[in-house]
Amino acid sequence: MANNRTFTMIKPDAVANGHIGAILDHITKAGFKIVALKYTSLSAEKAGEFYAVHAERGFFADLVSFMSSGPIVAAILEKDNAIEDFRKLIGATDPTKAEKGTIRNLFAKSIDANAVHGSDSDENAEIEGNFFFSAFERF
Ligand code: RTP
Ligand code: MG
Repeated sequence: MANNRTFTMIKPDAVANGHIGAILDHITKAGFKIVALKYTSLSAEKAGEFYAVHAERGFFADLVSFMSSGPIVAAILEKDNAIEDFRKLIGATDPTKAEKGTIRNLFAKSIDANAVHGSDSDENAEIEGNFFFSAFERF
């Protein structure tokens, strides 16, 4: 993936609470173009693989259990400076610390159920996009 792309998921809490449309609207209004999109879910095994970098952390079991608790929306987004701009748009991991108007401020309930994922580097955006999408599913 070029360095103008990032990967996101709308997490199970935001899907269950009916926020898919509002969050995608927020993302596209901020100037991101959707170049791949999928409504799907993660098994516990797949969630563990996706977040393998956190395997040794105390919150890992809760993270895996939450991320496999219901459907999610996966997407690849394109914009100049995509990684950094998207992390700004979603706000801090803990929604109580997320800036006003950010997606986590608007839609997240807790540090576990924090509405969205955003890649933290170009390298991880590439890996995460490939985790969900084949070459035929991205534009
Ligand atoms: P994400 O990967 O989902 O976009 O979240 P993030 O970069 O903001 O945060 P990260 O450090 O990658 O952590 C992944 C997810 O694990 C949960 N977490 N819980 N209790 C805790 O201290 C803690 N720290 C992280 C969060 O749900 C976070 O989104
Ligand atoms: Mg992260």
